[in-house]
Amino acid sequence: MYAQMIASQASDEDPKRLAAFQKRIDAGEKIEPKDWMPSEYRKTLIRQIGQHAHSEIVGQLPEGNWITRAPTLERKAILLAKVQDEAGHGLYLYCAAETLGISRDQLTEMLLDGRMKYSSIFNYPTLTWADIGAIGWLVDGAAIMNQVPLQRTSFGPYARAMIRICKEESFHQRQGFDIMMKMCNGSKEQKTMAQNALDRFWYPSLMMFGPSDSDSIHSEQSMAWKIKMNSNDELRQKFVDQTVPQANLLRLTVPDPNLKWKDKRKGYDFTMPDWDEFLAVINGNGPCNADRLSARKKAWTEGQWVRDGLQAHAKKNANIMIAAE
Ligand code: BYC
Repeated sequence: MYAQMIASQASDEDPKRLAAFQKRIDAGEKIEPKDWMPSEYRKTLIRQIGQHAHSEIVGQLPEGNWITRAPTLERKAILLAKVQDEAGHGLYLYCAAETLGISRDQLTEMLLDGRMKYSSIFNYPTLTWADIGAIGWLVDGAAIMNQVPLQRTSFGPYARAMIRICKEESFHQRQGFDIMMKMCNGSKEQKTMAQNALDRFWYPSLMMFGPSDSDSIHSEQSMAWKIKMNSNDELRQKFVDQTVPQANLLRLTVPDPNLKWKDKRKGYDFTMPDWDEFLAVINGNGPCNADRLSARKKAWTEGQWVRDGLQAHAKKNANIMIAAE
């Protein structure tokens, strides 16, 4: 269906139509699924929303790793709720992508056979309980920085999904900061664990915003179409400026000797992550890529009977409704 949709659109992308489409975007109008859109706009949205949905689902794995080992019943309940929220975010996003003419099954197959990506951050291991704090604080913090502007993105279903997701992400970020606070005010060993988690998650969190603007392939067109509202470097800078004072409050040290506040431009100078490491991770060679994909493949294969059952149930209900009409 998706391929047909793209093929049928390719012929009608005349400059007048494209200009009228751009005019709608520039005027701040929302594009809805039944509206005409350039095939590249559709393709970019499917890529970005699909990658985002996969990230939410794969993102459950490093945190799920600690559900059985959370230090208290309360922490366990909170973590469980957070991980469930991530599943919900994945579902809202798959639904938004489906309005573009691609099914959740197709998107999942594209993830499993390597045609689609998910966020680099989830290819790092969660070695201690402090990592759960660092993920909430830094990873959800970076996600919020990226996703709040996406509430105003030009594609209606994506923008509306982001509104709900962002509300939940704020709670996630606060629970992470709360864990870090507790550990930083705890024993010497706990403080050391918190510092160690910050040391390991700082640069991977900076990578979440994508390559530097000069190396970003999609930013220019995506920003013109308001699929992205800010450039990768703009958001990364905002994240650093917001997070460093929080680290200071925790009395933790950001692992960057070049971090320096610049009064003139009201922002920090900081060291960029290692882009070779970033490329290795997004190309499948990070510390946990193989584990994450094999966990997703296992869940997909073993969940086949659930999908079959749900399909059969939906079909039966549809037949009952037709018979009743
Ligand atoms: N990881 O031209 P560029 C979350 C790829 S948070 C992997 O700048 P674009 C969560 C990029 O796909 C995470 N791949 O691309 C939080 C492209 O490759 P392809 C998910 C990355 O799309 C807490 C190439 O590099 N959030 O879900 O304009 C708990 C060139 O990059 C990454 C979103 O997805 C990366 N970090 O900008 C649970 C937010 N960065 O596709 C869950 C929506 C770049 O051409 N997405 N690449 O093969 C976005 O805002 C944008 O897609 C990005 C990248 C800023 C990520």
